[in-house]
Amino acid sequence: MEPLKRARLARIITAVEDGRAADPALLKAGQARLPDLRILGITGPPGSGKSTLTDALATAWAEAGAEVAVLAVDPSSPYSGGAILGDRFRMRRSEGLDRVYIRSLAARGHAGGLSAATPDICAVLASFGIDRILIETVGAGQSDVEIKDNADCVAVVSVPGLGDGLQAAKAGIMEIGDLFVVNKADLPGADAVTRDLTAMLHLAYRGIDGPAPAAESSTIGDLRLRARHGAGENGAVWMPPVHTVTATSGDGVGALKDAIERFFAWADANRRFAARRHAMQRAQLGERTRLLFEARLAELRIEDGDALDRWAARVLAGDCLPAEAAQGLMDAATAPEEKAAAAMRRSKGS
Ligand SMILES: Nc1nc2c(ncn2[C@@H]2O[C@H](COP(=O)(O)OP(=O)(O)O)[C@@H](O)[C@H]2O)c(=O)[nH]1
Ligand SMILES: [Mg+2]
Repeated sequence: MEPLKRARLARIITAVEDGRAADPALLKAGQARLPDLRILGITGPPGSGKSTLTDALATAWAEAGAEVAVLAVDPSSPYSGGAILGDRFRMRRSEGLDRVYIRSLAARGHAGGLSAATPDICAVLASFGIDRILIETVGAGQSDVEIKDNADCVAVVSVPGLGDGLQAAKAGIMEIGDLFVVNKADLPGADAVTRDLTAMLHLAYRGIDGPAPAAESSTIGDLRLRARHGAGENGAVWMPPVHTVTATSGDGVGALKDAIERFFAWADANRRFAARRHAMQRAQLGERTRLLFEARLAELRIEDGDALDRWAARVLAGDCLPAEAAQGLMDAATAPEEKAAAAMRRSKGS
């Protein structure tokens, strides 16, 4: 990407991050290209080598001719903050490449959080000709939950030396992994982590293409896994593979890249890609609507003195139940003028 185009892209992403709307024509153009684009999410604990791995994959994709964007999400560091310099350092292979665009995003500190901005940023990137997006998120907290609603494929990274091998299960992210990566294979203990992860996956997937395991022997997590990777059109099942790699030397990264391509091909062949995009859109729309409602509530407090204060006082005075007060606020927030006026009168207890 030429420097001028890069600069324009950076300005537009900043605007979207700040909650300002991007040009609808640009978003529409991006939306039209989104079905051709693939988004990979990489998540895992801090220090597990996500940035190093992202750098290696971005480089490999760019060398194969793809236009690649990297979105690095770090909740602890605002865009201009310090921690991101570490990531930049880890991105030194891909950073200089013409075909790679690297961008840090703050998970907080912009309107609506990661989930509000990411889909629009992906559409903007699509309109700029990007074919592949890599989103790196820290494997903890909100951004990690959100990655499953923002990526076509999620790779969960584990490493030896962070307690026992079941970190992913403990963090509750087993369910979102389409692929598992055990990084730092050059350090002792990587084999044990790989073994534990593989055993857990076999347990969760046992009998997946046969009859379901008895309800009492199956956990909620098992059922979610089955729903996510169960039989598609051709009855094919995706059993998430575990790849042991050394991101720093590149050992195993080629095989991991091939596995990611196999997952994309499997998803396409079994209509799972479209189904997943639909599920992602549902989740994103729910979130957008919630944010709209929150914004409207804030507006209402400005327009209407403070409707929240009045409803709270009525609840405390025993005039109405909390559920009725919440419904009154909901009505005022969403209703056309007359209904809003009626809800306002109710809030005043008249
Ligand atoms: N020994 C070893 N160190 C690694 C490997 N991959 C990454 N690292 C190091 O682990 C540290 C954290 O890596 P980074 O990519 O920033 O992790 P992130 O916080 O998950 O993005 C850095 O010092 C890396 O050089 C690996 O395969 N083996
Ligand atoms: Mg990182």
